[in-house]
Amino acid sequence: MTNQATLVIIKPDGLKKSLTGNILSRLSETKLKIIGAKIVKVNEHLAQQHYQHLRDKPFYPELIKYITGKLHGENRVMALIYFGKDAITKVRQISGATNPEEADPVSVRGAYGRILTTGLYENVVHASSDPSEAQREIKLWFGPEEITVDLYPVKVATLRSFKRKVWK
Ligand code: IDP
Ligand code: MG
Repeated sequence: MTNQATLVIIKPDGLKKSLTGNILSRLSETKLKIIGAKIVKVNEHLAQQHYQHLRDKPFYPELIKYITGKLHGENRVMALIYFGKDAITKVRQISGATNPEEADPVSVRGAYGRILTTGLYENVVHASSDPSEAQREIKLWFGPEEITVDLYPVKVATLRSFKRKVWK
């Protein structure tokens, strides 16, 4: 198996509970390389894009509130790209099953996740589940200049009348 890249998000509950260090330590057991990392304030648009495949699920509105930080009063997440052999499976294994009550107790979700009274799985981390999802998610969360490995083809764009904040 050749090298793979996978997206990890430490969700707002992970930051609120100061679990970032614990989770990164657990993930370092994989011996994978971190090739991109940042703290992100998740807006509605990014949340909807990220969870587009779940938009018909009954828990979708709650899920959007969760990832945008509205459930925790914590609008930060940490986004990371892990790279190496079997990265997707290795990271999913340490993350644990989607349902934190069914997850292996020593996995991140098993150790730190819970089910809210609304039924939402508050499970601390996101991890891409297959190569095509990983590619879609990495392109959504990171630009080519934020990653230290050339993962996908790029083009050079000249952006005119493109507004963004810069330092004064
Ligand atoms: P995954 O995060 O293990 O890949 P997905 O099916 O992609 O699972 O779901 C995305 C997120 O939506 C989960 O991590 C969890 O927070 C939430 N979720 C998924 N399925 C359920 C469910 O059946 N009930 C409540 N929340 C769910
Ligand atoms: Mg998923």
